[in-house]
Amino acid sequence: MPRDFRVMGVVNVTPDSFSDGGRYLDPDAAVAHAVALAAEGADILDFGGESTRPGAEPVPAEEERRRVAPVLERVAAGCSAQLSIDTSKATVAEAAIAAGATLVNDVTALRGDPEMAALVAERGVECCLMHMLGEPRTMQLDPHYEDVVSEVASFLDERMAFAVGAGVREDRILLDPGIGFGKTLEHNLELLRRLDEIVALGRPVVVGTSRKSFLGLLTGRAEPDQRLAGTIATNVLALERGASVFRVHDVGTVREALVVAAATVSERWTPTTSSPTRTS
Ligand code: HH2
Repeated sequence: MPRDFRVMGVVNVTPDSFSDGGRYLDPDAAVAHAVALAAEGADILDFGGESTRPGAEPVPAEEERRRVAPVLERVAAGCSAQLSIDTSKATVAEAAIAAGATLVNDVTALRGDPEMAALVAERGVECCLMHMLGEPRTMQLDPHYEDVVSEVASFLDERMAFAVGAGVREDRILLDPGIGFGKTLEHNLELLRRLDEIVALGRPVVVGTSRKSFLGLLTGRAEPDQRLAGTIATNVLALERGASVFRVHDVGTVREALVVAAATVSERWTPTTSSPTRTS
């Protein structure tokens, strides 16, 4: 069978996200963008009302809820993609779940809000636990590890045990090494190179490299929306190393690359449409 994967499209309802801040702050623009990403083939739509870019200032819970909940509700009414809320605040997650979200993407891995684990457990939703060293305001100020991969793996293992202890079903948990969250270029590359060690924890692995600054450091592309080639390269390699959820801004193009990569690493594959007459 082709290797299974899910593409998670990013919908930032924020004024200040690093790659598309302000473009989808207007609710109509956010809904239209979400619908467009679903049409491009997003299996999951991930809505965020607070930027986590390096240096970002926290957003009050009520403002974050006000940004995302009405958008989620409108998208839920007419879209079959799974809806995800990118938040570390339980009140925001609660409103998003009420509006139709069935996945909580918490970049603090349930450390940001003492109410979050119980909420996720009680509502029976999926939950993504991500590694971050420090917090967004300061995380890129000289991050240090002895061995980034084993430290991230043991952090995720510990957070998974915490979640299960709080009543979250293990089969609802996804894990994410947190590319760019308190990591240098070398740390990000090492995590991608040894991603199989995160996959070995036994839960689906989410990877978020899309448009991130380490790609710009490697390619010289200063503008985030010019980093698609680097985004594709890292997602394809992550798929080969066992990741199964790909959080991206450019859904259609990355999905197409992943379809080909998945067929290439599988023993069997099926064409999306009938074979063309030419094979070159
Ligand atoms: N990256 C960002 C935000 N949320 N969640 C997970 N699970 N993994 C990630 O790698 C990840 C994430 C940063 O990207 P973006 O949402 O586009 O930017 P901003 O935080 O500035 O809104």
